[in-house]
Amino acid sequence: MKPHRGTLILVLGILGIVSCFPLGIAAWVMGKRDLKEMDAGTMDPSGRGNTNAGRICGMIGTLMAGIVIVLAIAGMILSLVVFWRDQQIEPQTFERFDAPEPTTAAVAKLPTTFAEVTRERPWTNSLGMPFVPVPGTKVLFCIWETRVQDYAAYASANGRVDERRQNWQNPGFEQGKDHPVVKVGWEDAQAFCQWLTKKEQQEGRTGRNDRYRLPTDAEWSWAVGIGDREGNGTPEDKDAKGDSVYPWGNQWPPPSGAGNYATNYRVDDFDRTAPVGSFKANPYGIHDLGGNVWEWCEDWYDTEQERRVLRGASWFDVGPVALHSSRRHSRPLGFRSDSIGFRVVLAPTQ
Ligand SMILES: [Ca+2]
Ligand SMILES: [Ca+2]
Repeated sequence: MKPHRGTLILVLGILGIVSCFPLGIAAWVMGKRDLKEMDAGTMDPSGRGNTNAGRICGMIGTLMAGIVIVLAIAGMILSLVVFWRDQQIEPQTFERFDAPEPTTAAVAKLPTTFAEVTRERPWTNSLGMPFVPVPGTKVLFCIWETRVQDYAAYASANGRVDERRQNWQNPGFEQGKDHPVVKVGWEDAQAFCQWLTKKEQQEGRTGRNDRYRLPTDAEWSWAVGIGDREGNGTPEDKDAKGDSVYPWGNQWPPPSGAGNYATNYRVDDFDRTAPVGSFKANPYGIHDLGGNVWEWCEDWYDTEQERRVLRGASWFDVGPVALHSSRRHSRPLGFRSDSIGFRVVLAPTQ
């Protein structure tokens, strides 16, 4: 009578489960054969328990290996199908925003004094950007964030803008020409203002010293209605200070129609940017001070002078503090984001 191999088969079966499935196959085959010999009386039956356990372990290890192999093959096939499908799909392209056609309509010259401009009678510049006064400041505020079409006019006249590989034309989601331009840094906004200043002075639309620029942090506060309560100090000193007041009022969360805010507030129908002016204007006739995109301001954020101020929050931000009218954000000059744009003011001859 042959000696049994129960212990060996059990060890092979366990190894088949934990590390090497071919050993499991060996345990399965050996166990099955040895049990037959024990039944036939040609092998020592005292090892039947270990032989049977090793055989079962071998079966389990082999089945597990089989499942892993099937899943791996299925994954490879799926990857190939996805790769093939991607090859069939036209790469997504976004509309290239060329400069708007020159308008044939006569463009109004800026009134002699800014005092003639009112909310009811805004002044509209050569790009079709309307401006209104803001009490507490000497400047006229554009009622909209700077649009894609405004920036396109600037980019068209300044080839180097596109050469710098900026992504304002392709922020990662689709934008219409009337959406706020995004992925523009503070210096990009400054260059836009300088170009527009020069253009309209040369065209005789603005005074020789009238100047487009970003709003100061203090001017932006006046526009959003908290300019008279902030006092002195750096923007950092004023950041998220004072009452919990928001661009739409005191209530939290934002009411429906308050502006383009984060999707989870369900106050608007826009996942990303919205066309400027989609929501109700504030008492001065200005749209989207809160939400849609953050707006660069002229000022440094703090005394270290490494970051510029941003105001107003965006489609991305969640509050409540981020949405306070007094909330400041700050970023280095070259920082560009799909939630950051800018608004311009027209500053009068001093
Ligand atoms: Ca939204
Ligand atoms: Ca805004």
